Amino acid sequence: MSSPSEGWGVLHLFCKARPGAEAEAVRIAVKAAADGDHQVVVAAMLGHKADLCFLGVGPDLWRLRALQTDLQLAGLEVVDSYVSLTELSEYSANVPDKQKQARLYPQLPPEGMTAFCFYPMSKRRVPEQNWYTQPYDDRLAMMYEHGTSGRKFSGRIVQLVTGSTGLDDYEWGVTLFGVHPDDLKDCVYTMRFDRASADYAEFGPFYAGMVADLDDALRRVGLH
Ligand code: 76R
Repeated sequence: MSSPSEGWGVLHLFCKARPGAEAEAVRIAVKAAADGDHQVVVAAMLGHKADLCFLGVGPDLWRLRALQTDLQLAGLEVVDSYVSLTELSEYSANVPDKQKQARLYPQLPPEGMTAFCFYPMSKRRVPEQNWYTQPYDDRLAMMYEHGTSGRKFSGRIVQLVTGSTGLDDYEWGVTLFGVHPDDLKDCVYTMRFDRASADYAEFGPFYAGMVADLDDALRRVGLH
């Protein structure tokens, strides 16, 4: 089956705009992928790692694969990527149903939050600092602390945490949408002091950019 039994597939594609890439073919690729329950968030990225991020979300992994194929055929080079699924955290049993639905079936991008970053992370597994050997109640308490410090950013940050254990190199993809770029920095810095991050988090590479509508993003990276 190409659809998860619960939740949606999530594909982050980080691309470079090489000479010869065709803006019109990119438009057609995104339009074809963003159909029905499927969404594609586009961001223009800063720095040498990538020019564009296409964040495809939806039930059908074949649809996400088609997005990748079509962008490659349009002349974009996929220079990094991340594969994950939306999920309910095992520590969120007590959150209201509406919030659970928003975790599994997010509507993106959040209104008015165009500052964008992505990084993968795992929970550490070394002797003396092994998240997975901690008793459930201790992990729950640490995630409760995490949620409490995260909620202080309500209205400034929306997190999209998607699970990738067994699917990609880290255990989660962390996508943050912020009102201002410094909201992203503040939030990540503040959460570094939560025990769940201070003692147990391992991070992969960080990507940052701005969410934009497709035409704007293409123009900004030099594709017309
Ligand atoms: O679902 C909920 O909102 C309940 C509380 C909550 C959970 C269960 C929550 C809230 N998070 C949860 C799970 Mn989170 N989160 C991160 C990072 O950089 C770092 O230090 C870590 C990266 C940030 C910045 C962040 C932000 N969170 C998780 C999990 C899954 C753990 C598991 O299931 O084992 C990870 C890996 C993770 C990582 N978190 C919040 C935030 C923010 C801003 C909140 C407040 C809620 C909101 O407004 O969305």
